[in-house]
Amino acid sequence: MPNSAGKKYNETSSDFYRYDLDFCSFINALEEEMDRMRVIGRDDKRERAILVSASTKPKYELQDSMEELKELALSSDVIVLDTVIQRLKEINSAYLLGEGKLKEIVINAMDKGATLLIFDQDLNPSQIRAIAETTELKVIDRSQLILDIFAGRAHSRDGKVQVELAQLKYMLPRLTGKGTAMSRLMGGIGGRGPGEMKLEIDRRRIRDRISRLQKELEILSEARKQRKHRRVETGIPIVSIIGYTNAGKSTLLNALTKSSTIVEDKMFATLDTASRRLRFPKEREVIITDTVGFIRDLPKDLMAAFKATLEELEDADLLLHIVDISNPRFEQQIESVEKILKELNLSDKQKIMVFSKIDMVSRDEVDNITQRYDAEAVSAINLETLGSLLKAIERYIW
Ligand SMILES: Nc1nc2c(ncn2[C@@H]2O[C@H](COP(=O)(O)OP(=O)(O)OP(=O)(O)O)[C@@H](O)[C@H]2O)c(=O)[nH]1
Ligand SMILES: [Mg+2]
Repeated sequence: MPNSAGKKYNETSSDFYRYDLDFCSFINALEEEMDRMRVIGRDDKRERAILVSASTKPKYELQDSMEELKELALSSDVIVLDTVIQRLKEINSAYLLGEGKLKEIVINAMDKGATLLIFDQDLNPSQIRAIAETTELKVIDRSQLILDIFAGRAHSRDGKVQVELAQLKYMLPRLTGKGTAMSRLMGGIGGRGPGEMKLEIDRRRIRDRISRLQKELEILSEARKQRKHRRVETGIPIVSIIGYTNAGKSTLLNALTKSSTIVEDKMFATLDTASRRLRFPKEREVIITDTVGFIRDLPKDLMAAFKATLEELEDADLLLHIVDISNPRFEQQIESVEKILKELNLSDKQKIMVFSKIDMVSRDEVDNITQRYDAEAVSAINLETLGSLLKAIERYIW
């Protein structure tokens, strides 16, 4: 600078433009510091979620449902950082929950490094958008979480088509508006949307895809009908295992038939129906089938999609309703299953209630509960417990 004052200034302090700070290493050090404060490292690519529930329902109901949401999230390989429950006097139509609470959640999310909010209540499209815009986080609801789990588990062509169809139908009404909130909305967990159809798709292409998938499903269901026809023609009685997800259905099928279908301590391990033969004395046998697990508030689209699979239950001569006796919420689970059976018009089928995992609770409890429900009790760990169930099946069928 030309004047003397400027000169003097330059002599006493360093020039900002020559200020010697290595910004890169500064930022890196800062990020490392922040990572150290979090339990989970930056390399962990899993989503980190805060689970949120806001409703006018009583608190205990919200807590129960939250427990289940947590299990669902864990089944989906999401890291659960925190849970937030707000009991409301009145629903806030814009964000579902109160604005103040939402702000708290944002701070909490930044603090813990969350990437995702999962709501236990179904959100309408504008709520999802508003919350995503306000929080700058990915926002999904319970239905989408379940859809995501199904998407990750479907193996057969049937299953894949059904799940993708349900995902697209869920997505379609939410496809309004543009921008980042949109991409957050459509990504699903870890971007597990329906394949290549992810972000940039427009509604028309989704509709085309939906009708193509529906056609494919019709063809597949024709094949299924023929399989079913053959099965009914053989005249061998059909016993279908049903029950809440993770109740131990596949484990029981394996134990009864000494086979090895997939068993996992995750919700919705089974999406495809598996059938096995089970032999009884005197040259008699039944076909025993495993099914997709039930859950309360099953997303409507998913229910519709799986109706085809569940229709096979219509042919069953006997249903085994498996209930995990070790689950503290088993009574609600029984209710949910019965509600779904009703929706499927299967309430009148012959049915044996079977409590599973009795090795996990006390003898007294088992005796009490099985008497109350007039049920059988089994443990896959102790095969001797299966005898009584086998006798009951024999009695019902022949
Ligand atoms: N202790 C104990 N654990 C069991 C028993 N039966 C099943 N399990 C466990 O419960 C979990 C769920 O079992 P699955 O057979 O996959 O349950 P499912 O009903 O087929 O579940 P989905 O297919 O996910 O609906 C697994 O970790 C099993 O090992 C049992 O009798 N005792
Ligand atoms: Mg299973």
